[in-house]
Amino acid sequence: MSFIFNHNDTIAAIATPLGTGGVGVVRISGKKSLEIISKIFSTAINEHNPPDFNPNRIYHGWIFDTNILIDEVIVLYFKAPHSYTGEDIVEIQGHGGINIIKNILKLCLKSGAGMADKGEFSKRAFMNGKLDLSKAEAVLDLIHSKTDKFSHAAAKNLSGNLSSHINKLRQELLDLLSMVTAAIDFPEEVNEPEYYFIEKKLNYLIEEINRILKNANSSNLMRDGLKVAFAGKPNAGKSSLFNALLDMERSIVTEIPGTTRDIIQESIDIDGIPVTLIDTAGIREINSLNSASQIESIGINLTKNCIENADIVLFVYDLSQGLQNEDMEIFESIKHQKVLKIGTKVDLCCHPERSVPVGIKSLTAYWTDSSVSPQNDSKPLLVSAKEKIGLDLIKNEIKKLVITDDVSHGFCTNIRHQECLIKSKNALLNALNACKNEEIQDLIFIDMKSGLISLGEITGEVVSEEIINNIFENFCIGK
Ligand SMILES: Nc1nc2c(ncn2[C@@H]2O[C@H](COP(=O)(O)OP(=O)(O)OP(=O)(O)O)[C@@H](O)[C@H]2O)c(=O)[nH]1
Ligand SMILES: [Mg+2]
Repeated sequence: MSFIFNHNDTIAAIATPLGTGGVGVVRISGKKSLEIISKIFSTAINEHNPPDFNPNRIYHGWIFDTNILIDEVIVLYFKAPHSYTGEDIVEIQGHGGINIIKNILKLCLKSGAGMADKGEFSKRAFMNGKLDLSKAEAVLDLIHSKTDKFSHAAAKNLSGNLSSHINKLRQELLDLLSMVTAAIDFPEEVNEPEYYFIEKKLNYLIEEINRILKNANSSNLMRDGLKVAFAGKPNAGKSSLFNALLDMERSIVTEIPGTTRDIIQESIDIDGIPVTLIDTAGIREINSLNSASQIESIGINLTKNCIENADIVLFVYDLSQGLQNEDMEIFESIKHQKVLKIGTKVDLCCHPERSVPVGIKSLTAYWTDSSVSPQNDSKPLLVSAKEKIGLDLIKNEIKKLVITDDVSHGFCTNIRHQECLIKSKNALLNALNACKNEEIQDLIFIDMKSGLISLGEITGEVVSEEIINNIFENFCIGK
């Protein structure tokens, strides 16, 4: 790999969030780390007395700007190559105040460090071979993960779950390529591998790639989350259900139709997927022109937009009122989307465990009529926000609508990995085809080689500078 990358620069940045907290950390990485810390740190408060820094030791002392005392700190020194970046690293842990930490950083910059770019520490770790690209991406996932399940999957990747499997496949492909190349280069001495042998190997590699790709959908969902919006007429019970699912009183609930006007969003974790629940205004015709109606009308327009952009729509109607024309009109406008039908306030009808409530039978018949609902299993969920009935049912159905597998048993990938895997698989499929037709092995070689390159892009063995920059730009400064 050849990149313009100045290893001689020593960089510094604040590594902790800017705010008040227990500790604030400034990190320095590069050849001048020790020189810089020695200028500004002293173990004694009355004289400038920097210690002889030994690696992996912790030093207690004081940061000074010439004679002005800045903070009492501890300093950690990691000697190259045994550090996160593979360079000399010094970490200054001060008290967590915005001003203190900014002053320490300013001092480092004044003493010879350059300001680190976003993700520059991790980028250096990658360039120095301390971190492969998929592990660097795992660091990013770990930092941004919103659910436990995704944190675990990211931590597994950081420990090398994905990269070691990819490296194993690359090695197998490389071995196969070597056999083909040897026969191409030395036809007198080395026999070509048998076609059936290459075919068997390629089939195995394609199967393995498919196995990794199997979890692509849930990986993407865990990373990006789902937008789930409520839709229904005023007073249907949307906000009550929104609050019940969140288990907090987030939206205002009253018996006055048209209570919710703004779009209200909160996140919940449904089995590892970060789901943004979106409460909306009840949809109805607004004829009056008074100011309250104008506000409601704006809310309804926002609602329609929001529903249109949702991944799943929770269509809510009031069971005690039965399904009315207004409900059906709303349903007609959303039925092209992924919709969950929810009949709420079941407590007002009768307890669902005792018998089917009056009127529900005909509603069920309505929903199961395929001309009304394009989805097969389309019985409404019978729930109550008041009695907290059916809340798990809703969460389960949301999950069922989107999840096809469980990533905790497989590989967690991102879109970039998936594109590389698909490219690699297609190249191997071409090679397999050529093999079946017993085409000359020089041709098969070309496809196998391109399959190998695509696999190498995942871990960063072969990758463009643009991709690298793109990945590390998503990091924050100081990471
Ligand atoms: N008995 C009973 N009442 C409910 C239930 N859910 C909501 N309600 C009542 O129905 C009325 C309307 O509830 P909301 O949750 O505000 O309805 P909404 O769909 O958000 O209404 P808008 O914001 O006006 O669109 C309130 O008086 C609630 O107390 C339920 O499960 N059982
Ligand atoms: Mg509401």
